[in-house]
Parts: sequence; structure tokens; C-alpha cells
Amino acid sequence: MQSDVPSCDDFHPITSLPPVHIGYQPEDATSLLADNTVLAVISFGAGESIKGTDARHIHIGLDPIGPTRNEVWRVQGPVRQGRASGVAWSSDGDYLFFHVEIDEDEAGGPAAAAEQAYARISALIAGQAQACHVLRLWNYLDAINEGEGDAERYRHFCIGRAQGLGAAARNGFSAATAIGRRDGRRVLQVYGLAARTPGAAVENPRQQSAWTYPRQYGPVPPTFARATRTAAGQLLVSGTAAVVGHATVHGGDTLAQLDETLRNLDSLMAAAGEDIAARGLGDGLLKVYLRHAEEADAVRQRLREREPGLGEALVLCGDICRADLRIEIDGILGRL
Ligand code: 3EB
Repeated sequence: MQSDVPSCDDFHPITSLPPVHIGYQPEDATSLLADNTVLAVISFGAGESIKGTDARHIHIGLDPIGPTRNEVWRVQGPVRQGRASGVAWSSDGDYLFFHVEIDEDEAGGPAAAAEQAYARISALIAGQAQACHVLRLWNYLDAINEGEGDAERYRHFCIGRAQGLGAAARNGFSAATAIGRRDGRRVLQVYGLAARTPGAAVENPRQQSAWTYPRQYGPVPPTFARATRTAAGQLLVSGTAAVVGHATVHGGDTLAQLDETLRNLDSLMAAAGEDIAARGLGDGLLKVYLRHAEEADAVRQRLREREPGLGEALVLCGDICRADLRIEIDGILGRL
């Protein structure tokens, strides 16, 4: 019905943000990058980034189990790109994609590499002409479980990350993932997504907030939120595993850990809001990190049984940041 009296629905709030569209595609990275609404292409498995030629492309050395796929992020565009503070970036004005790789040997180990990576990301964020808020961070490092107790490389990574987070955490922690590669490259890879409007951190009532984990998990707790809800109403879900309270459950049983992870995701969606909970996982895009590649078929089958509406997940073989975790799932929900 036409009316010349505007209703509230005619106004977009000043904070309104279009969604970012994320999908897995079989096409090669070069053809995907020809589109200037593409903000980022993330390739998994063996191979090289198109280094120096396109800041929108990164390569993560985690092997996909199944057909190799590229993850593609699309925005309204047009997308510009550049490098600043040692960080490659791309942006359409709404969203900012960024990534940085730090050589651990040059930095002086995984803690120093993490501190450097986050200091650079913080400098990039603080140096933006317009408002800029980190929504989501991914961290990939080699041999994440190597080292006993507090000597574990993941715990060192956590120390450096907490040290380096500055402007990257000025609105609190954002959602994150930290997974171990097995490519023997002692290079820390960090990439992320920021936007001109802040997101809202969401915690999971079934899980203790990671930054309050007790001392037994390391000298500096992991600094991430369970999810970020964006101004576009999308939910960026952190790596989620079979952690209840602060404890790992179902050690040694991958399918039981998967079921527990799905319970954690349900509880997280409920905490994120009625709209998110009502849509459920069915309109989301998930990534499954699996310690034992040979369990992929069983995991895929269980996922289909539990979540029949879910699209095909990308399954990657990698190490989870606690040695007793065998599976972790992250993703984006609400691909509006
Ligand atoms: C957990 O719940 C599992 O250090 O950034 C999940 C997601 C985990 C992110 C991180 C760690 C991180 O504690 C581990």
C-alpha cells in the first residue's frame, strides 16, 4: 500500500550494514577474484597465495577432506585493496578484510609472532580514516599442540595475542578460531573481518567465557568471544568444541564431541537472539576442523542426521588447540 506519510520502516538506522555473503565455491581463485564485489578468497590445502598480486587472496595450509574448495566473501563493492602496517587489506567501505603472516623464527617464537601480528592488525584498525571494528579473527599456526604444559605452542600464542591486541579489541573481544596446521611452516597466519559498525559479542551460557578460564589451561587465557552478532544480523560463530563450563568432555570420542558441539551451538544461537535461534544452523555455512581425517565420513553422516537442513560443510584436517579435543566447528549464520 502506498502512503505519503513515512513509517519507521522507511528509514534505515544509521548503523545499518548490508550482510556479507559467504560461500564455498569450486572455481579457481583467479577467476573468482575477477569480480570486484569479492572481498576475500580463502583457499585451503597445498598451494601458494597469489602473493603480491591480489591482497584479497590467502592460502591456508589445512587439507580439505573432499573436493578442494575456495571460500568466497562477497560484499556490495567496489572493493579496493592495499597494504599497511605490514597487513594486506581489502575494503568496500562497509567491510574490511585483512591478513598478516609472521615468520616465527624472525619474530622469536610463537608468542612474539602473535604479539607482532596483533600489534600490526591493531595499527591497521586504529589507522583507518573511518570507524572500524573487528568482528572476527582466524588464527592458524603449525604444530599447535607441541610442547608440554605451559610450553605448548598454543599457550605461547595466547600470551602474545593478549599482549598485542589493542585497537583490535577496543570494543571487547571478537569471535575467533585458533587451529593447528601440519605443514611444518613456522609461520603464524592471522586473518579477519572488520566493519564500519561494531558487532555485539555473544557468550554461551553452557560455557565459561574463555578469558576467565582457570590457570590449568595456561598462564594467559584465550582472548575471544563465543560469537559476534553483526549490525547486519549475522552471527559469526567462534570455533566451538565439546567444552562445557571450562572442561573438555567426551575425550577420545569424536562423535560424542560433535553432538556436544551441536548442543553448544544451539545454546549459543539461543543467546544470540530469537531471530538467529529461529533460523538455526540451516541457513549457515559451517567449517569442521577434524583431528583424524579418517573420521570425516562418519562426521558428515552424523551432521546430516542431526541437521538435515544444513548445506555441505567444509571439512578441514587440523589440530584443535586442546590435545583432548578432536573436532571443532565454526561458521557464519544468517546469510541473508
Ligand atoms: C575452547 O572452547 C576451544 O584461542 O582463539 C576455540 C575458539 C578455542 C577459539 C582461540 C580457542 C580459540 O576453548 C578452543
